[in-house]
Amino acid sequence: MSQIVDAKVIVTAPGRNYVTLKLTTADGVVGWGDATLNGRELAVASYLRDHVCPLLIGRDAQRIEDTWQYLYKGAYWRRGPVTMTAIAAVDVALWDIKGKVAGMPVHQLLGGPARDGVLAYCHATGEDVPALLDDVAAHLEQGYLAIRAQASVPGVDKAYGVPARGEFYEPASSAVPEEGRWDTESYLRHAPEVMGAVRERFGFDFHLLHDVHHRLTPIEAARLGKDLEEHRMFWMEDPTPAEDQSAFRLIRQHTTTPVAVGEVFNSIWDCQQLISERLIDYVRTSVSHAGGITHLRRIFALAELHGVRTGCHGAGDLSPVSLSAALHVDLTVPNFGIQEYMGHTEQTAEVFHTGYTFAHGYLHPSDEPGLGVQVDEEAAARFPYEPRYLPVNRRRDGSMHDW
Ligand code: GCO
Ligand code: MG
Repeated sequence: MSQIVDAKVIVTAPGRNYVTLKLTTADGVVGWGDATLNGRELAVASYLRDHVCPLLIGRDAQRIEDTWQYLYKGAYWRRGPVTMTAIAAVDVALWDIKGKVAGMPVHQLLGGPARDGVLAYCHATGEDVPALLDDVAAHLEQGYLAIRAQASVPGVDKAYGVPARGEFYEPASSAVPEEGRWDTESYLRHAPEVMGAVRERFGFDFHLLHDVHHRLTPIEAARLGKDLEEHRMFWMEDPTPAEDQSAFRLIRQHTTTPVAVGEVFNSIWDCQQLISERLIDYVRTSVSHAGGITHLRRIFALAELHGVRTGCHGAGDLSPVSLSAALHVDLTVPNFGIQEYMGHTEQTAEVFHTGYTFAHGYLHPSDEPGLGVQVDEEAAARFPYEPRYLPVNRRRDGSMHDW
């Protein structure tokens, strides 16, 4: 038995806030887990520090499934982003430890590679269409085979996904949520034109993706899906707030544009109907928000049964620990679809040292034992936590809308 002797929570803000869990065994083996929940970071840090870490001391680090069940069933209060992000951090740290003890990268523990590389999609953005086209060109130049395109919307200030010119996109930038204005009609008119401009300039030899970010009603999403059909999208992401799973039936009845959902889900129960009724094409749950490698594999196995492929969330607010873990899963699951890859800032790289690589459109996880990521605790201490919130959106009449 390899006992857990220490469990430590590290909160650091190298460019943005990250919460990281460090587990250490009696043999001195260290495992890392990502516990970052953007805008609600300290809730997970406290959940771990005050309620989970004390329970981990003395447990057998090798018993991953048992620890998962212990924390999930043992909480009594099931699911929820805070609980599931905390469980995910423990789970991922334990897989890291198991890999290090076995002397194998985590993907070998999961059955070994089922493909040569992990297809990645990047983000191209622009304040206007010419700026977006320049950014798409730059990413094609870098070798990307799949590109998510977002442009600002006329009449909408601070649209989701569009950074100020030349800046890294980080919307959680202020101590109180920034407020934007939303205009559905303008978006519905503009978005198909933007995708059309990308296809007209660059053709169809790469995958084109777009994130709607939960801002439409089902019938509006159905119309957008129809209008996008001629542009042969890889997917239309988060068309509606997906807690209403049966709403996707209506979208499905109207369009052949593929649908991707799941970054805000935290358990298999959030997507059970979407998957079993084949209402989506891609499930986008992440290692760090959906219960770790153990639970993510369960979701992906259900998805495989129903012909749904994977598309793990990989925004910058998921730490490099999370991305490392996702890549090990991506390499091994039979129904892999695509992996989001936004990259991290140089400051983030000072704290998190990773071994994954990108070449010719594909990511490759590290071959080191475990996850292949190290966290520099001294560097982390140089970047103290700062309160930061995601923005909010209001309609023209001042009422709240989805961001
Ligand atoms: C994506 C996401 C992100 C989220 C972010 C919230 O598809 O990458 O929509 O950009 O907005 O993860 O914290
Ligand atoms: Mg998204």
